[in-house]
Amino acid sequence: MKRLLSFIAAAVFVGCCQGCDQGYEQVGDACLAFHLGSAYNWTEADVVCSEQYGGVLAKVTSASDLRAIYEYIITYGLTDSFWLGGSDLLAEGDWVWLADGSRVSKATPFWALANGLFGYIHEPSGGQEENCLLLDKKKKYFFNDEDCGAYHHLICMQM
Ligand SMILES: [Ca+2]
Ligand SMILES: [Ca+2]
Repeated sequence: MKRLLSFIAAAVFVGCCQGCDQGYEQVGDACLAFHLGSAYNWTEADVVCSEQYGGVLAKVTSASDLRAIYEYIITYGLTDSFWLGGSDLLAEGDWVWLADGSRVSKATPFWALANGLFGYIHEPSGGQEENCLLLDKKKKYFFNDEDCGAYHHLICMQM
């Protein structure tokens, strides 16, 4: 009986934490796929994510996951910016995640710094011109609101 219980415990543990589908890797608490082939605008990137990976553009909600993604990028020598699954397309200034409609955090440390008229401010700073969320290499891989029509690689997340 004791052996059976430990077997069940092991199976639950494996099922819990190493359960990424093929094409995804465990990065922080999420199963992610970094798509490095062609670059896409944000809407196309969302389609690539669902059609090629069966996932959704990535949602990042913890500082530790943001750090894990940064370390992955550095470890593998990636040099691109990546679309994430956040936008304020529906209502300017109201940033939500595609994955579940929850709000994108405005808290530190997610958004990059930007040059404002009166000194440094935080992104998002593009107003109506920039409505899609980019993990921006030019901003040390912090969040930046970007023109949704720009072409970038993407990070897909297993649902
Ligand atoms: Ca905007
Ligand atoms: Ca911006």
